Amino acid sequence: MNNTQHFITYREINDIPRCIDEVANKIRDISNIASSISSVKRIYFIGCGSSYYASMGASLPLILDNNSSIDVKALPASEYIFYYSKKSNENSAIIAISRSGKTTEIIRALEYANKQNAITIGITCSKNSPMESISRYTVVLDNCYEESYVMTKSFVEMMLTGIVLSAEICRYRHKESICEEIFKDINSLSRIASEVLNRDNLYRDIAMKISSREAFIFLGTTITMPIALEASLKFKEMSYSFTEALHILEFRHGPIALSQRKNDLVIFSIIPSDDSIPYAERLIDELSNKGFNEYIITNSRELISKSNTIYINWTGSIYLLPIVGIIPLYLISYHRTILKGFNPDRPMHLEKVVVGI
Ligand code: F1P
Repeated sequence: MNNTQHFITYREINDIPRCIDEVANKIRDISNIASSISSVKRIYFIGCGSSYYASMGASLPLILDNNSSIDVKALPASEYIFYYSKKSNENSAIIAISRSGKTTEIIRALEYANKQNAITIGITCSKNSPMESISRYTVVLDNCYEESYVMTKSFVEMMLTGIVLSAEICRYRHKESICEEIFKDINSLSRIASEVLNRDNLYRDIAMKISSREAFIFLGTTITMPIALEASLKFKEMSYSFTEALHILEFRHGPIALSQRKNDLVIFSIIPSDDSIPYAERLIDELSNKGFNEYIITNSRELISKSNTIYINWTGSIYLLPIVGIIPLYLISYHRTILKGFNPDRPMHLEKVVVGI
């Protein structure tokens, strides 16, 4: 162990492979829940902060691959309360993600959903939480208790649980192929996560190279946007950096003006191996020609030859890429925090559970 590895947050990030296996062991329970909501007409995935981004990732198999008329959205729990709760009824399911199972907006949103007779489902890492008593069904990931204030392994485990739930709903709605692909590939996921974790020296080197920069932009596509947002939040929460997350080509529509400040900025592009590649490649070249400091995180072999590429050896379902793709970003953020002299386990100004609005 070197002097950067004794923090709880480091151990929790390194616990991700075990958390992945915990979800794989719960597939039967998750499938039972999916069967009870398979005929609803509307599904809202909700959460706050990291748990909202986990909800986004969880919703994608249903949003992108379901050709039935089901209406699926991922929303911050607060926006569900303000606007979407009124659209819920007995033909709706609300899938709520919360590590603590206590966050005020999540509990309020579930109360609203229950009032509208919607089917409520909770995904949480906490046993006997208010979320468990208020939801009709709950998946409790009790082996994934997290001590750190910032979420890392819990984000991964709850998002994966949501992805499995989405895939099971797809199966009940006659889209077996997505489900089969995800269930086959989940078996190699913890091994790939361990391989990605093993390159910690690379992540520490990157953190050192960018230690004097203060502004970070994370570019993603629909598939990787949940982890672009999650990485952006982690850099803010742990090392108090200015960050933003954008869809990749949106960078050209205004933010490109930051060419003027390129020496303050680092861009992380998180690119899945899919139809976005040719566009992403042209953007990467454009940014490099303009002199931006850029890192690429990708599972595409086509981008390996680009400089500053962190290659993720994931050839399975694209919906599972965020599960392993977030790991380098967690570790870069972690090492940056230590290099800046901050404590990653106890960030300032942050509550572990946000209640009371
Ligand atoms: C999620 C959350 C985190 C944030 C902070 C407080 O709450 O808002 O996103 O990093 O640690 O909690 P939860 O509903 O998942 O418990």
